[in-house]
Amino acid sequence: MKTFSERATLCTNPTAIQLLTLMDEKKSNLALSLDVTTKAELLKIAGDLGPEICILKTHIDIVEDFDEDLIHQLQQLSTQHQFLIFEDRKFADIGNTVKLQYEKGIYHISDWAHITNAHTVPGPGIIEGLKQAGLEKGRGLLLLAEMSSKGTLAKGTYTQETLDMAQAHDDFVIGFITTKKLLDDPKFINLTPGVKLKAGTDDLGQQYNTPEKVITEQGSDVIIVGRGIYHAKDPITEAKAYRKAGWDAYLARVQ
Ligand code: 6AU
Repeated sequence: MKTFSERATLCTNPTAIQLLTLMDEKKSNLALSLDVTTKAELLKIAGDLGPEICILKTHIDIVEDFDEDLIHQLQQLSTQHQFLIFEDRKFADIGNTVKLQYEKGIYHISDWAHITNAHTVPGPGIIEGLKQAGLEKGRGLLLLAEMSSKGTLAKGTYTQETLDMAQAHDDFVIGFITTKKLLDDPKFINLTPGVKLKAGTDDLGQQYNTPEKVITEQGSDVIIVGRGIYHAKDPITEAKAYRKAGWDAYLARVQ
């Protein structure tokens, strides 16, 4: 089994190389999903937990007092603490529209998010549209091959065709949102949401598995953790616990 930094040497996409390299250097495969709704909370928690994470995942459109300075400060934290920014935009339209949504509007996502993601329901045109805006900036795209939620339609041939689309665009698609490793190609990075130290569900269809299950047993690479960390009494201690659980599970797989 190859380490993250060995896998980096197989990639051409600069964001994939950067992520795989920094995970091994930082010994963290923890992505923090920071679904908070004010600029102050976002910056405070990102600053506190930055040293523990490889990725900060945002939903920028839920921030009530969004402004350009928020992006500026997130970029500073990203450089200071060495994590990548993943805007969880889940694009889902035709190529021409997603290209506009990625580059324009209020958020200018392609200017600051190292990584974003897309559903494949429109077909490969969605990847081509995003790639026209993102590739020249060195950005990386994740495809939603599966979802963590109960009753998801992302399964079977939908998932299989998503893997095929990724392989046809492996200069820009760097991996998947998935519950498990699906493709035997070490270039692609697998990120799994729906992770808590204790398995369970929420009351809106989210399903949680443990870091051991998703990384060691199911072969994923990165745990995406939200409420498990930022709803904890002490988010810093909790983030350290998730970081250790994720990293130990990775070591158990590669050794
Ligand atoms: O840990 P949680 O449940 O508080 O947050 C999980 C985060 C949320 C979701 O929008 C996101 O992960 N997510 C995704 C992503 C990352 O694309 C896909 C999915 O299938 N399930 C899921 O929860 O920000």
